Amino acid sequence: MHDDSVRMSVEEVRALALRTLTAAGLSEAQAGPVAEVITRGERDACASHGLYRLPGCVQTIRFEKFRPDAEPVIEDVSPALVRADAGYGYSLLAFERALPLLTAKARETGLAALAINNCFHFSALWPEVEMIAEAGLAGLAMTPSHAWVAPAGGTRPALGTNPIAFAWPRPEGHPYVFDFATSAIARGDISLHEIAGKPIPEGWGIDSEGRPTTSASEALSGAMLTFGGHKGSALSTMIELMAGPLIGDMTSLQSIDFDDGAKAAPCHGELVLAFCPKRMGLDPEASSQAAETLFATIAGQGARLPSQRRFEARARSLKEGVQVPKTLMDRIHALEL
Ligand code: NDP
Ligand code: PYC
Repeated sequence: MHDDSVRMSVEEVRALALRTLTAAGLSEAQAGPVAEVITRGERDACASHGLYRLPGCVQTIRFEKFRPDAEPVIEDVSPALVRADAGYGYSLLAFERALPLLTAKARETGLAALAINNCFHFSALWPEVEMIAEAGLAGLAMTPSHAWVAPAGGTRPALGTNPIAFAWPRPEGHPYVFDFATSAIARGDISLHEIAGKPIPEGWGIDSEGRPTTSASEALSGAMLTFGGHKGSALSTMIELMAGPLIGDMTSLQSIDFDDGAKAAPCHGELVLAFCPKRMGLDPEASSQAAETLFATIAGQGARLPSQRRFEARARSLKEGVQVPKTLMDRIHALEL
Protein backbone atom coordinates (compact mmCIF):
# COMPACT_ATOMS: atom_id res chain seq x y z
CA MET A 1 0.00 0.00 0.00
CA HIS A 2 2.94 2.30 0.81
CA ASP A 3 5.49 1.00 -1.72
CA ASP A 4 6.83 4.50 -2.17
CA SER A 5 7.45 5.08 1.54
CA VAL A 6 9.26 3.52 4.47
CA ARG A 7 7.73 3.07 7.93
CA MET A 8 9.95 4.19 10.80
CA SER A 9 9.43 4.55 14.51
CA VAL A 10 9.91 8.00 16.00
CA GLU A 11 12.98 6.64 17.79
CA GLU A 12 14.43 5.47 14.44
CA VAL A 13 13.86 8.94 12.98
CA ARG A 14 15.74 10.50 15.91
CA ALA A 15 18.61 8.00 15.56
CA LEU A 16 18.88 8.61 11.78
CA ALA A 17 18.94 12.38 12.29
CA LEU A 18 21.55 12.18 15.04
CA ARG A 19 23.75 9.76 13.08
CA THR A 20 23.62 11.88 9.94
CA LEU A 21 24.36 15.14 11.73
CA THR A 22 27.28 13.83 13.77
CA ALA A 23 28.72 11.98 10.76
CA ALA A 24 28.63 15.31 8.91
CA GLY A 25 30.78 16.81 11.66
CA LEU A 26 28.28 18.51 13.95
CA SER A 27 29.27 18.36 17.61
CA GLU A 28 27.15 16.11 19.84
CA ALA A 29 25.97 19.14 21.82
CA GLN A 30 24.74 20.89 18.64
CA ALA A 31 23.39 17.73 17.05
CA GLY A 32 21.11 16.73 19.96
CA PRO A 33 18.62 19.61 19.75
CA VAL A 34 18.79 19.68 15.93
CA ALA A 35 17.95 15.96 15.73
CA GLU A 36 15.18 16.51 18.26
CA VAL A 37 13.48 19.32 16.32
CA ILE A 38 13.71 17.33 13.07
CA THR A 39 12.20 14.33 14.85
CA ARG A 40 9.37 16.46 16.23
CA GLY A 41 8.67 17.81 12.74
CA GLU A 42 8.46 14.30 11.28
CA ARG A 43 6.44 13.00 14.26
CA ASP A 44 3.91 15.86 13.96
CA ALA A 45 3.51 15.46 10.16
CA CYS A 46 5.23 18.74 9.31
CA ALA A 47 6.95 17.44 6.21
CA SER A 48 8.62 20.77 5.40
CA HIS A 49 10.56 20.76 8.70
CA GLY A 50 11.18 17.07 9.39
CA LEU A 51 13.72 14.67 7.84
CA TYR A 52 13.47 16.65 4.59
CA ARG A 53 15.76 19.20 6.31
CA LEU A 54 18.69 16.77 6.83
CA PRO A 55 20.40 17.32 3.43
CA GLY A 56 20.18 21.10 3.97
CA CYS A 57 21.64 20.69 7.46
CA VAL A 58 24.60 18.79 6.03
CA GLN A 59 25.10 21.54 3.44
CA THR A 60 25.02 24.13 6.24
CA ILE A 61 27.50 22.18 8.40
CA ARG A 62 29.92 22.27 5.44
CA PHE A 63 29.53 26.04 4.99
CA GLU A 64 32.80 27.77 5.89
CA LYS A 65 31.03 30.39 8.03
CA PHE A 66 29.22 27.76 10.13
CA ARG A 67 30.76 26.61 13.44
CA PRO A 68 29.89 22.91 13.95
CA ASP A 69 31.18 22.89 17.54
CA ALA A 70 29.87 26.31 18.61
CA GLU A 71 29.19 26.67 22.33
CA PRO A 72 26.52 29.32 22.97
CA VAL A 73 27.30 32.10 25.43
CA ILE A 74 24.36 33.00 27.66
CA GLU A 75 24.27 36.50 29.12
CA ASP A 76 21.96 37.71 31.89
CA VAL A 77 21.62 41.23 30.46
CA SER A 78 18.91 42.71 32.72
CA PRO A 79 15.93 41.58 34.85
CA ALA A 80 13.89 40.97 31.70
CA LEU A 81 16.47 40.23 29.01
CA VAL A 82 18.59 37.18 28.26
CA ARG A 83 21.00 37.16 25.34
CA ALA A 84 22.29 33.96 23.80
CA ASP A 85 25.16 34.29 21.37
CA ALA A 86 24.90 31.13 19.28
CA GLY A 87 28.44 31.66 17.95
CA TYR A 88 27.47 30.80 14.36
CA GLY A 89 26.17 27.38 15.31
CA TYR A 90 22.50 26.45 15.13
CA SER A 91 19.88 28.43 17.05
CA LEU A 92 18.60 25.37 18.88
CA LEU A 93 21.37 24.71 21.41
CA ALA A 94 21.36 28.42 22.28
CA PHE A 95 17.60 28.26 22.87
CA GLU A 96 17.88 25.10 24.97
CA ARG A 97 20.62 26.55 27.17
CA ALA A 98 18.88 29.93 27.62
CA LEU A 99 15.35 28.63 28.26
CA PRO A 100 15.65 28.10 32.05
CA LEU A 101 16.83 31.69 32.58
CA LEU A 102 14.12 33.06 30.27
CA THR A 103 11.32 31.25 32.11
CA ALA A 104 12.73 32.21 35.53
CA LYS A 105 12.83 35.86 34.51
CA ALA A 106 9.30 35.76 33.08
CA ARG A 107 7.99 34.31 36.35
CA GLU A 108 9.78 37.05 38.27
CA THR A 109 8.98 40.06 36.08
CA GLY A 110 5.83 38.96 34.23
CA LEU A 111 7.47 39.38 30.81
CA ALA A 112 10.96 38.46 29.63
CA ALA A 113 12.77 38.38 26.29
CA LEU A 114 15.42 36.10 24.87
CA ALA A 115 17.51 37.51 22.04
CA ILE A 116 19.41 34.79 20.19
CA ASN A 117 22.19 36.20 18.02
CA ASN A 118 24.50 34.86 15.33
CA CYS A 119 22.58 31.67 14.73
CA PHE A 120 21.98 29.51 11.69
CA HIS A 121 18.26 28.81 11.65
CA PHE A 122 16.22 26.25 9.75
CA SER A 123 13.68 24.97 12.25
CA ALA A 124 9.97 25.24 12.94
CA LEU A 125 9.21 27.45 15.93
CA TRP A 126 6.37 25.54 17.57
CA PRO A 127 8.65 23.21 19.56
CA GLU A 128 10.08 26.28 21.29
CA VAL A 129 6.80 27.97 22.17
CA GLU A 130 5.38 24.61 23.26
CA MET A 131 8.28 24.28 25.72
CA ILE A 132 7.46 27.73 27.10
CA ALA A 133 3.79 26.76 27.50
CA GLU A 134 4.87 23.55 29.27
CA ALA A 135 6.47 25.87 31.83
CA GLY A 136 3.05 27.51 32.38
CA LEU A 137 3.89 30.63 30.37
CA ALA A 138 2.64 32.15 27.13
CA GLY A 139 5.32 32.25 24.44
CA LEU A 140 5.87 34.23 21.27
CA ALA A 141 8.78 33.57 18.89
CA MET A 142 9.80 35.08 15.57
CA THR A 143 12.74 35.00 13.20
CA PRO A 144 13.74 36.29 9.76
CA SER A 145 15.20 33.96 7.11
CA HIS A 146 16.67 34.72 3.67
CA ALA A 147 15.17 37.44 1.43
CA TRP A 148 12.97 35.28 -0.78
CA VAL A 149 9.63 37.07 -0.44
CA ALA A 150 8.35 40.15 -2.28
CA PRO A 151 6.57 42.83 -0.22
CA ALA A 152 2.89 43.37 -1.10
CA GLY A 153 2.80 45.53 -4.21
CA GLY A 154 6.43 44.70 -5.10
CA THR A 155 8.04 42.15 -7.39
CA ARG A 156 11.47 41.49 -5.91
CA PRO A 157 12.51 39.61 -2.76
CA ALA A 158 13.00 41.86 0.26
CA LEU A 159 11.58 39.85 3.15
CA GLY A 160 12.15 36.40 4.58
CA THR A 161 9.54 33.70 5.01
CA ASN A 162 9.60 34.97 8.61
CA PRO A 163 7.66 32.62 10.88
CA ILE A 164 5.81 33.69 14.00
CA ALA A 165 4.67 31.23 16.66
CA PHE A 166 2.54 31.62 19.76
CA ALA A 167 1.58 29.27 22.58
CA TRP A 168 -0.86 29.71 25.45
CA PRO A 169 -0.78 27.24 28.35
CA ARG A 170 -4.04 25.45 29.17
CA PRO A 171 -5.01 23.73 32.41
CA GLU A 172 -5.62 20.39 30.62
CA GLY A 173 -4.08 18.83 27.53
CA HIS A 174 -2.11 20.56 24.81
CA PRO A 175 -1.54 24.31 24.80
CA TYR A 176 -3.12 26.57 22.19
CA VAL A 177 -0.36 26.90 19.55
CA PHE A 178 -0.02 28.43 16.13
CA ASP A 179 3.11 28.70 14.05
CA PHE A 180 3.17 29.93 10.49
CA ALA A 181 5.37 31.60 7.94
CA THR A 182 4.33 35.13 6.95
CA SER A 183 4.86 34.07 3.36
CA ALA A 184 1.78 32.35 1.90
CA ILE A 185 3.51 29.06 2.67
CA ALA A 186 6.91 27.97 3.97
CA ARG A 187 9.62 27.81 1.31
CA GLY A 188 10.18 24.19 2.31
CA ASP A 189 6.67 23.37 1.10
CA ILE A 190 7.31 24.95 -2.29
CA SER A 191 10.52 22.92 -2.57
CA LEU A 192 8.54 19.76 -1.74
CA HIS A 193 6.15 20.64 -4.60
CA GLU A 194 9.15 21.09 -6.88
CA ILE A 195 10.60 17.71 -5.85
CA ALA A 196 7.21 16.03 -6.42
CA GLY A 197 6.78 17.80 -9.79
CA LYS A 198 3.52 19.33 -8.60
CA PRO A 199 2.19 22.82 -9.43
CA ILE A 200 1.69 25.30 -6.60
CA PRO A 201 -1.58 27.17 -6.01
CA GLU A 202 -1.90 30.72 -7.32
CA GLY A 203 -0.94 33.31 -4.75
CA TRP A 204 2.21 31.55 -3.49
CA GLY A 205 4.72 33.08 -5.87
CA ILE A 206 5.67 35.14 -8.89
CA ASP A 207 8.28 34.48 -11.55
CA SER A 208 11.43 36.54 -12.05
CA GLU A 209 9.46 38.93 -14.28
CA GLY A 210 6.93 39.52 -11.49
CA ARG A 211 4.16 37.49 -13.18
CA PRO A 212 1.94 35.16 -11.12
CA THR A 213 3.09 31.57 -11.46
CA THR A 214 1.97 28.07 -10.48
CA SER A 215 5.44 26.64 -11.17
CA ALA A 216 7.31 25.84 -7.95
CA SER A 217 10.70 26.32 -9.67
CA GLU A 218 9.69 29.72 -11.05
CA ALA A 219 8.45 30.87 -7.65
CA LEU A 220 11.68 29.68 -6.00
CA SER A 221 13.82 31.57 -8.49
CA GLY A 222 11.41 34.54 -8.71
CA ALA A 223 9.79 35.60 -5.46
CA MET A 224 7.41 34.15 -2.93
CA LEU A 225 4.38 36.17 -1.79
CA THR A 226 3.25 37.09 1.70
CA PHE A 227 -0.01 35.73 3.14
CA GLY A 228 -2.85 38.23 3.46
CA GLY A 229 -1.43 40.85 1.08
CA HIS A 230 -0.36 44.05 2.83
CA LYS A 231 -1.17 42.59 6.27
CA GLY A 232 1.26 39.67 5.96
CA SER A 233 3.78 42.03 4.39
CA ALA A 234 3.64 44.40 7.39
CA LEU A 235 3.78 41.54 9.89
CA SER A 236 6.78 40.11 8.05
CA THR A 237 8.48 43.53 8.13
CA MET A 238 7.83 43.74 11.88
CA ILE A 239 9.56 40.37 12.32
CA GLU A 240 12.54 41.63 10.29
CA LEU A 241 12.80 44.62 12.65
CA MET A 242 12.09 42.88 15.97
CA ALA A 243 14.31 39.84 15.39
CA GLY A 244 16.84 41.81 13.33
CA PRO A 245 17.89 45.41 14.04
CA LEU A 246 16.13 45.52 17.46
CA ILE A 247 18.39 42.77 18.80
CA GLY A 248 21.40 43.83 16.73
CA ASP A 249 21.22 41.12 14.14
CA MET A 250 20.81 40.64 10.40
CA THR A 251 17.74 41.15 8.25
CA SER A 252 16.82 38.54 5.64
CA LEU A 253 18.46 40.75 3.00
CA GLN A 254 21.70 40.76 5.00
CA SER A 255 21.40 37.03 5.67
CA ILE A 256 21.22 36.13 1.99
CA ASP A 257 24.21 38.40 1.29
CA PHE A 258 26.12 36.66 4.09
CA ASP A 259 25.24 33.31 2.48
CA ASP A 260 26.90 34.45 -0.75
CA GLY A 261 25.38 31.66 -2.85
CA ALA A 262 26.30 28.81 -0.49
CA LYS A 263 22.63 27.83 -0.05
CA ALA A 264 23.20 27.22 3.66
CA ALA A 265 20.48 27.82 6.25
CA PRO A 266 19.78 31.52 6.89
CA CYS A 267 21.97 33.16 9.54
CA HIS A 268 20.48 35.90 11.74
CA GLY A 269 18.80 36.34 15.13
CA GLU A 270 15.65 35.13 16.84
CA LEU A 271 13.43 36.89 19.37
CA VAL A 272 11.54 34.84 21.94
CA LEU A 273 9.17 36.39 24.47
CA ALA A 274 7.73 34.68 27.54
CA PHE A 275 4.75 36.06 29.48
CA CYS A 276 3.60 34.88 32.90
CA PRO A 277 -0.22 34.92 33.19
CA LYS A 278 0.02 34.46 36.98
CA ARG A 279 2.20 37.57 37.31
CA MET A 280 0.52 39.76 34.67
CA GLY A 281 -3.12 38.89 35.30
CA LEU A 282 -5.27 40.34 38.09
CA ASP A 283 -7.14 37.08 38.63
CA PRO A 284 -5.24 34.23 36.91
CA GLU A 285 -8.02 31.71 37.53
CA ALA A 286 -10.66 33.95 35.89
CA SER A 287 -8.29 34.71 33.00
CA SER A 288 -7.68 31.03 32.36
CA GLN A 289 -11.43 30.41 32.42
CA ALA A 290 -12.01 33.24 29.91
CA ALA A 291 -9.40 31.71 27.60
CA GLU A 292 -11.03 28.28 27.89
CA THR A 293 -14.44 29.79 27.02
CA LEU A 294 -12.89 31.37 23.94
CA PHE A 295 -11.34 28.06 22.79
CA ALA A 296 -14.63 26.22 23.44
CA THR A 297 -16.54 28.81 21.41
CA ILE A 298 -14.13 28.44 18.49
CA ALA A 299 -14.09 24.66 18.54
CA GLY A 300 -17.79 24.43 19.42
CA GLN A 301 -18.83 25.77 16.02
CA GLY A 302 -16.79 23.25 14.07
CA ALA A 303 -13.70 25.42 13.59
CA ARG A 304 -10.49 23.67 14.50
CA LEU A 305 -7.85 25.08 16.76
CA PRO A 306 -4.44 25.50 15.12
CA SER A 307 -2.04 22.63 15.86
CA GLN A 308 -4.91 20.18 16.39
CA ARG A 309 -3.85 18.33 13.21
CA ARG A 310 -0.30 18.25 14.53
CA PHE A 311 -1.29 16.92 17.95
CA GLU A 312 -3.37 14.18 16.32
CA ALA A 313 -0.43 13.28 14.07
CA ARG A 314 1.81 13.16 17.14
CA ALA A 315 -0.40 10.65 18.93
CA ARG A 316 -0.63 8.53 15.76
CA SER A 317 3.13 8.62 15.08
CA LEU A 318 4.06 7.66 18.62
CA LYS A 319 1.80 4.63 18.28
CA GLU A 320 2.28 3.59 14.66
CA GLY A 321 5.48 5.31 13.53
CA VAL A 322 5.77 7.58 10.49
CA GLN A 323 5.81 7.02 6.72
CA VAL A 324 8.90 8.57 5.12
CA PRO A 325 9.02 8.86 1.31
CA LYS A 326 11.59 6.46 -0.21
CA THR A 327 12.89 9.29 -2.38
CA LEU A 328 13.76 11.26 0.74
CA MET A 329 15.45 8.25 2.35
CA ASP A 330 17.45 7.79 -0.88
CA ARG A 331 18.55 11.43 -0.72
CA ILE A 332 19.63 11.02 2.90
CA HIS A 333 21.50 7.77 2.21
CA ALA A 334 23.21 9.37 -0.78
CA LEU A 335 24.76 12.08 1.39
CA GLU A 336 28.50 11.57 1.32
CA LEU A 337 29.42 11.64 4.99
P1 NDP B 1 0.80 26.32 7.52
O1 NDP B 1 0.27 27.35 6.60
O2 NDP B 1 0.68 24.91 7.13
O3 NDP B 1 0.07 26.43 8.96
C1 NDP B 1 0.60 26.88 10.02
C2 NDP B 1 -0.33 27.01 11.23
O4 NDP B 1 -1.71 27.17 10.90
C3 NDP B 1 -0.25 25.74 12.08
O5 NDP B 1 -0.31 26.12 13.43
C4 NDP B 1 -1.47 24.98 11.59
O6 NDP B 1 -1.91 23.98 12.50
C5 NDP B 1 -2.47 26.08 11.45
N1 NDP B 1 -3.57 25.73 10.54
C6 NDP B 1 -3.47 25.28 9.27
N2 NDP B 1 -4.71 25.09 8.76
C7 NDP B 1 -5.59 25.43 9.72
C8 NDP B 1 -7.01 25.44 9.81
N3 NDP B 1 -7.77 25.07 8.78
N4 NDP B 1 -7.57 25.83 10.97
C9 NDP B 1 -6.83 26.20 12.01
N5 NDP B 1 -5.47 26.22 11.99
C10 NDP B 1 -4.87 25.84 10.87
O7 NDP B 1 2.35 26.59 7.87
P2 NDP B 1 3.48 27.41 7.11
O8 NDP B 1 3.78 26.80 5.81
O9 NDP B 1 3.17 28.85 7.13
O10 NDP B 1 4.71 27.12 8.13
C11 NDP B 1 5.12 25.79 8.37
C12 NDP B 1 6.30 25.75 9.32
O11 NDP B 1 7.44 26.32 8.71
C13 NDP B 1 6.12 26.50 10.65
O12 NDP B 1 6.29 25.55 11.68
C14 NDP B 1 7.22 27.53 10.65
O13 NDP B 1 7.84 27.75 11.92
C15 NDP B 1 8.22 26.93 9.69
N6 NDP B 1 9.06 27.97 9.09
C16 NDP B 1 10.31 28.19 9.60
C17 NDP B 1 11.09 29.19 9.06
C18 NDP B 1 12.43 29.52 9.63
O14 NDP B 1 13.07 30.43 9.14
N7 NDP B 1 12.92 28.88 10.64
C19 NDP B 1 10.66 30.00 7.93
C20 NDP B 1 9.31 29.70 7.50
C21 NDP B 1 8.55 28.70 8.07
P3 NDP B 1 -1.65 22.42 12.10
O15 NDP B 1 -0.15 22.26 12.11
O16 NDP B 1 -2.34 21.64 13.16
O17 NDP B 1 -2.24 22.20 10.74
O1 PYC C 1 10.56 26.81 4.87
O2 PYC C 1 10.64 29.00 4.55
C1 PYC C 1 11.08 27.94 5.03
C2 PYC C 1 12.29 28.01 5.87
C3 PYC C 1 13.26 28.94 5.85
C4 PYC C 1 14.18 28.61 6.80
C5 PYC C 1 13.74 27.48 7.37
N1 PYC C 1 12.58 27.13 6.81
